[in-house]
Amino acid sequence: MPIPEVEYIWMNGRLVQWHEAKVHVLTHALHYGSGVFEGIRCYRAEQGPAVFRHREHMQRMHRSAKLYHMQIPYSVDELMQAVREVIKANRLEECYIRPIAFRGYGEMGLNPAGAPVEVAIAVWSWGAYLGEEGQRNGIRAKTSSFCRISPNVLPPIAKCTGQYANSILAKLEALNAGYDEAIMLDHRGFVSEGPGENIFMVADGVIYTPPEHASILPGITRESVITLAEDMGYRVVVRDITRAELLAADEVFFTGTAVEITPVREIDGYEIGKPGEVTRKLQQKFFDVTRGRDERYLHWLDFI
Ligand code: PPE
Repeated sequence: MPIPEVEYIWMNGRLVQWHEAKVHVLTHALHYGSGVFEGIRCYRAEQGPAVFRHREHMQRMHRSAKLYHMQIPYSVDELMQAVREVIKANRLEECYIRPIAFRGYGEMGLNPAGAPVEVAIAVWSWGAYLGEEGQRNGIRAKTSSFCRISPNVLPPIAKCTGQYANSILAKLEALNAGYDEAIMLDHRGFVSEGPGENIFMVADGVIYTPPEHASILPGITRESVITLAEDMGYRVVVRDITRAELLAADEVFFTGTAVEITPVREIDGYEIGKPGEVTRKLQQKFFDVTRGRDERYLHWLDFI
């Protein structure tokens, strides 16, 4: 999908024109994947534009940086202020937000100590990640032959750019086989997550999702959905899930900032079926919460 361009990108403390937000080809992160990033959404809530779980995303970005011995030169509060500034400057009401901190130009070789840390925040309109149709009627997923990076290889809890080489391999394998998305297993063979989203299943009315030790990125949407589901009266169990359980589940769905809540209707030729009641109710609740229509969760919204 071509990126719908807007006017400004926030870069290293100031707003620059979209096409001026550039880096050198010897940028450390381009060669070694030494960047950390976030994906956040701003929604057109009834009370005005609101960034969903803004602070939690920026805190995760700082944690990702810490795991790579990277010092982000802006605090969580400063990053949040920069996001508000760039959304306002572009006069956007609803958008995807992509902050990135990366090792810049100044040193080559694996020791990044001499490369300055640069920070940019871009915003643009990003609709349904796996298509409108998929969000409504469900997508087709394929279990990947690439397993998800394990904690002793790379820290799965870090949202580091280089780690996405693993996700891209899984994604391309699924697309080349005619599917919409991949499902990755962890190094033990248990269900982990999608290349850019967490996974849930529903069996006999109970909601299940893999634990952090299954090498997942601890998703902020995942955590929000667990809270919403429990508040709606569902039982949510966080435990290891086998591929067989997933194939036999009543409902399966992905969660993530980009994908929001997207049903999975088929896995590896096994039919899961059209989006079930639990998935649809959670989708509706998530929609209402992000639009400021449920006052119990207004503290999740940062009105800009
Ligand atoms: N797992 C992975 C590997 C992942 O990248 C994401 C977000 C999630 C789980 C869900 O996390 P959260 O957004 O906090 O609920 N993926 C981001 C990037 C997707 C992309 O294609 O780029 C996103 O959803 O913004």
